[in-house]
Amino acid sequence: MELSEYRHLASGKVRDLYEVDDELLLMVASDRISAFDHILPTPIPDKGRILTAMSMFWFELLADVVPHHVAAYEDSRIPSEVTGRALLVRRLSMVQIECVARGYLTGSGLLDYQRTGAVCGVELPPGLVESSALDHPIFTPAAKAALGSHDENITFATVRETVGDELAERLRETTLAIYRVASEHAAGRGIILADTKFEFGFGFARDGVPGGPLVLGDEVLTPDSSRFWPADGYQAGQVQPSYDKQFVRNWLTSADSGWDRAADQPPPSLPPDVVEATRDRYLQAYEKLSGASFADWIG
Ligand code: Q0N
Repeated sequence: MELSEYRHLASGKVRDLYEVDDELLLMVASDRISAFDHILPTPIPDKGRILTAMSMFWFELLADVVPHHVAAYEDSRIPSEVTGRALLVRRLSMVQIECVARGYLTGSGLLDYQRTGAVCGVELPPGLVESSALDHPIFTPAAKAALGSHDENITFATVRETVGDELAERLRETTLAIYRVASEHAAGRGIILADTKFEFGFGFARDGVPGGPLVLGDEVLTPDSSRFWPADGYQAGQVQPSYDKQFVRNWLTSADSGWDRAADQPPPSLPPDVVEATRDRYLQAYEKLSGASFADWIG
């Protein structure tokens, strides 16, 4: 979707960023969903609003840990067609490091561990398996890759060389502090926060010079930036079902879908029951984590 009233600045797989004025940007979440590194042709109704509500819930919960970039989510400058799935955010000077915290071992972390015994230079004990809980959450930074490629895991030494020792330490401490608070909150509601990614930036003074405190940007602690697992049934040694996308993955890998992922085919559209079940999972995740009713969110 293209918003006519604002200049388009950037797009991710499922979100778009527009320029409102010198100080403010509009971050718009779509209903698009990705799986197996493809954007699916079928949207999930309300996904953009649910993830925006969830991100706002966390920004507010974390406000005494770290300041965030959101200026407003109900505002006359937000076009009515994106109400509830758009955030008016303060323009930041972004730190070009993807700040990942992991409390469990899976995905690229597990692959790195299996190859080297370490993740991003953090040595881990022997004997860990798929989905193992780590003794302590670890900071596993990554360098942002071009759209369509995966971010590349980097060591803390590389972060230091890229942004300097002091900022590198602040990124690690802030990332782990947020992860601790969020994972404890989620655990109390039956959800394991296996890992999550943050992006930080600095605000601008009136003279245009970036500085001040580290500010949490982007979206946070949504199923698109994090791995959420149902705590119920968690077992190390096996791949955990994804809280949100498991119905989609199961259907795409079933014979019914007819999709040959290896043959570079575009993914097929989703059947209505898979769309409905997936929408319900996003809703459940939001309502469980926030304790709020999605019926009360705007839009
Ligand atoms: C910013 N990104 C990457 C697709 C890209 N508050 C901000 N100020 C300046 N720049 C950015 C932000 C934020 N957040 C972030 N690119 C620019 C992530 N996404 C965001 C959504 O759209």
